[in-house]
Amino acid sequence: MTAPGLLICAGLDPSGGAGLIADVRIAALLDTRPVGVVTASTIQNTQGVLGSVPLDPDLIRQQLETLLSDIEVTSVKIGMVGNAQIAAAIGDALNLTRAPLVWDPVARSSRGDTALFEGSFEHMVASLAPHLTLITPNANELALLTGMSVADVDDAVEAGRSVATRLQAAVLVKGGHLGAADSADSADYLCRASGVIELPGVRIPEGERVHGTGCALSTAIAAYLANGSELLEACQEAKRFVAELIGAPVSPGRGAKAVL
Ligand code: PXL
Repeated sequence: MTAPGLLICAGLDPSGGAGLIADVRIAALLDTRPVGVVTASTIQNTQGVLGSVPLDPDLIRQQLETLLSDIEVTSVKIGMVGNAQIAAAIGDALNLTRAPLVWDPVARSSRGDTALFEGSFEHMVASLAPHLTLITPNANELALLTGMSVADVDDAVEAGRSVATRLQAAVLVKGGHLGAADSADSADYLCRASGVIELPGVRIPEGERVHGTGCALSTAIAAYLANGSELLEACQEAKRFVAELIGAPVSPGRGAKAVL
């Protein structure tokens, strides 16, 4: 039996804590078979991101069209996209599949102020929107998606609902960076046009500092979807899975810890 195929479109983090290398490991741990493309190549180690180079959109388009005309994938995870031309190439190629799509709309590195996309975020969103099942923004990305200021959980849920309505997709609002530093919980919120469901979670001290949590969560959700879970269930299962990783992070270098 071949495990269900999970298509990953993500950036390359050479330190392996985030991006495609981490996503592939998560996908394999959760009984899927990863396939995918690199959207952008970053220069980074565990101490920070020094730069990022988006790859050729035509290359990515050809890779995806060649891949998807042969292999049927069961779910899709998109992470860092790089720029609007790459988003357009991915959006076009995704017409070759009807698999559910989870997008972690990576805007900047959480450890520095390095932007991880060039040009218009709006154009990027427009290309991927027709295919979206779920988008998993953090507070900063929600602010970017809505133009609203997102200072607390109430703001974030309101922004999440507005994105859900506008894009006709579910939005998993990640509360991780929003609570007080001494808060004991870390809930996420699944926002759909029809309403909001709270996903309770226990805050892991210093968990916000662990590199790769957003990549791991979105890939885990895609993997649970690939294995037949409904969306809410997949989000709950993925949240539990990632909480375990955050509770036992690794230290691959001199800088930040990583989920795996
Ligand atoms: O954690 C966001 C992220 C996603 N993808 C790649 C990254 C980063 C952060 O550094 O480098 C490739």
